[in-house]
Amino acid sequence: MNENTPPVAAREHTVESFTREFLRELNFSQGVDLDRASDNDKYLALAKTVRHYLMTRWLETLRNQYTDQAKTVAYLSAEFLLGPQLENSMLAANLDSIAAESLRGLGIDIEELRGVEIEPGLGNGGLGRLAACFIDSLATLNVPSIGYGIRYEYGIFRQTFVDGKQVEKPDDWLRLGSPWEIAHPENAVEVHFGGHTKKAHGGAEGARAWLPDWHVMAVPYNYMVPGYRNGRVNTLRLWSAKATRAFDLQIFNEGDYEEAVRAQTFAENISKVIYPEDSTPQGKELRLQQQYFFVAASLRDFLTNVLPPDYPLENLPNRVTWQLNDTHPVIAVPELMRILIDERGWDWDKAWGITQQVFAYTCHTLLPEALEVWPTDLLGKLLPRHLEIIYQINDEFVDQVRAAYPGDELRVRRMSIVAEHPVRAVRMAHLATVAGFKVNGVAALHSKLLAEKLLVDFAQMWPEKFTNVTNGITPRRFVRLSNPGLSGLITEAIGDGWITDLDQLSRLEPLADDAEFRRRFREIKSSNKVRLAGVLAKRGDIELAGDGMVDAMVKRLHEYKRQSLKLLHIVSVYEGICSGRIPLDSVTPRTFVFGAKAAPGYVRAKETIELINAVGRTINADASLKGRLKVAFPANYNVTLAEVLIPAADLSEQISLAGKEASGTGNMKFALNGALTIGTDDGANVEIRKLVGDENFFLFGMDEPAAAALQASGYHPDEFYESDADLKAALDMIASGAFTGGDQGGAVTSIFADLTEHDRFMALADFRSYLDAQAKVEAAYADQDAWSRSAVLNVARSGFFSSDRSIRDYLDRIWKAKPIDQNA
Ligand code: GPW
Repeated sequence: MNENTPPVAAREHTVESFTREFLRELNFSQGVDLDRASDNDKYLALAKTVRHYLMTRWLETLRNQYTDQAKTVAYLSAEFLLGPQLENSMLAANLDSIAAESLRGLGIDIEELRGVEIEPGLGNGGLGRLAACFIDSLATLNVPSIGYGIRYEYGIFRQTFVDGKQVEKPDDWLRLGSPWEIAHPENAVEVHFGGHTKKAHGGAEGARAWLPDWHVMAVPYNYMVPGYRNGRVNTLRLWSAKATRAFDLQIFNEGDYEEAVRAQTFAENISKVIYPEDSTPQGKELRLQQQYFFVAASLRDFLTNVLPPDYPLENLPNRVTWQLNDTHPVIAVPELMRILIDERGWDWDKAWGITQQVFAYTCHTLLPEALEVWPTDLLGKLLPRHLEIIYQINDEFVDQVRAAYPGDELRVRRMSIVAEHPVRAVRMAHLATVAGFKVNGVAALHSKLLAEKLLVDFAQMWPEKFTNVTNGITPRRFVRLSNPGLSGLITEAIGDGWITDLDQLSRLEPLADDAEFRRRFREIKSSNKVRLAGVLAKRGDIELAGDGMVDAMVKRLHEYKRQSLKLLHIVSVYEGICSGRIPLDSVTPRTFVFGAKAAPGYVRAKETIELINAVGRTINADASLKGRLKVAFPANYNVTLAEVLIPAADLSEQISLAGKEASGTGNMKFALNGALTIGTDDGANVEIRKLVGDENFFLFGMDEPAAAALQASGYHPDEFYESDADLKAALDMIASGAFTGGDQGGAVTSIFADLTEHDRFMALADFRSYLDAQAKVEAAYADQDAWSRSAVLNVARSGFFSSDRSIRDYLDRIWKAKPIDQNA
């Protein structure tokens, strides 16, 4: 890039100029007149117009990044769950009101156009959404950074229900074109796979030559990541796989046309579809291909395009931190070693010395089954040189452990990067921990348990490596955009500084005692419910229980999250009403809202969905309830739906077994939108409760030590079933087929048997305490004024959960990088 490139002239921010730009896009990009344009034409023209306004800033940011060569955060993540882009881009560019006015002038309803956008669902859940919040905050905080990931052609599947059962449909999100990306096929990078290694001719000692037997091109697609009205636009670079010409030419020359096309399909499969397992990796070869594919392309891109030519890689630690979002990108560690040794001719020790200073690892789980492990057979077949490097890293590491703990072979075996049983395999979390200069958990409790349990041997050896950064969420998307009513109220009270400095919400605290403020808060909550009701009605005839309580449990379907405990509560209330134990009039009108996708191969999770739908169907159709209880389970929960649901919620369900949810981030979004939490002492719930105060949080259940002790002493769920009459009645009602038209088989038997015989996440043990807490919820909700006081306090005291704060913590504790001083 030429430093002397003249800056592009910024565009005029007026309604007239916006209209001109918009019509130009419609005519010259879409090739239509206004009166013949479809909604999709108008949406694309609008998106491109908005993009043009950000373009100057983007170019400027890129130019400065190149000339400054400041320390950069490269966030490596297999998932970025971005959510819709239009509104957020308009907000960042400060075009929201101009665009609305301009379109109104043309007789176009901007709301309609918003409905056209298909969100890029390039993530499964919390982990992918966290990455999206982080790049938003990095840009807003003026941190030089770049996100690297995969441009999946199909995002997380579209969930449908057929007879209450989940049926997955492909998420063809690109079908109408994506105006937010810019492809650069000319900058494609080659990525190699397979083959074998041999002794290198010359080169450094230990260098090997890798003779791969196939390769694909990684084509970069750039996305803008605009900061909030600060003139910075960072880049998210997602890679798409493309077959190489050389590859199929060879086969063409051999005259096998069909084989050539097949080969092409094979190569392009790499970025075809996201794996839909959340917290339960399947160890499939294609997934390892995806991981190496994006990581190899990203390192190559950084080293050759972001760094200037001939940059001395000895300085790399001052120039970049590659943040590893879970273990998915950990193959970057041997890749960098390979580059330094085999390509740059460094010796092993020098390469390892630098490698250990440029990677940091974020762990997002406490479940052992969520830790990725790659069989060496598979790894060696796909990446033979990387496997050799991993073995050598492990040999040296194991020596180090032996030196530190002489005679402790059990410890050596526990810590080894290479496991021997059940098959020889590489433990990616161990590799990440050995190579990373920092390892962080994602909430205080999680980081503590990482150091005391999951990675205890490592934390004993290197206590200074371990740190915590509690997750956060971007207040731009999840308050300012998704809750315009509340945003307006807050801004009226304290100004709009909170949007980039969320601690300012504490200034709302005195207003919790202001009756007029509470009344307006309630009014906003009810209009958010009306908005939600409209969306749910469109999405499949779903009704809310009048203007009653909205009680929401939205997250991936997973046993540890305990949707089954929520279901037991609902069934228990219903059973109580049916049996006359609970007078209908005493029940608070409430809608239980679920949103949850199950991994397609996760049978128990799918059965749980089926059962929730069966219970919902029964309750929703039961006229004797007079509409007091409703179960709403809209299919295909995604970011778009979250943005409508969360602002309408009164109660946030965060009911995982203590010690299992690393953090949670939905919990933060709800609190910031004035929902009260009913939750266990788990993940970030612990920090939420501490900040909002016990009296504004409904705590229940065992804490982590109690849960661990019960598990260790031998847990017998049948004892809870036998000794708690309400629990038994609820479970028996399910088993009787009351919700399944008399059918007692299938999901009914299997869930009943599992809960009463195994119940790995001890839902039955927490049932009584959960019911008691729900009783407190009902009592509290009866006093609407007191409830809204608590809700306002939840908002006022949750500023800590901004992802801006998380990013500042990463900067201080891990990256040692600084935001660019805009005034310098
Ligand atoms: F298992 N998380 C997720 F750690 O969404 F890899 N997907 C995953 O595959 C994993 C974790 C993994 C979530 C955690 O479950 C959640 O507690 C946390 O808030 C979120 O990651 C972001 O840190």
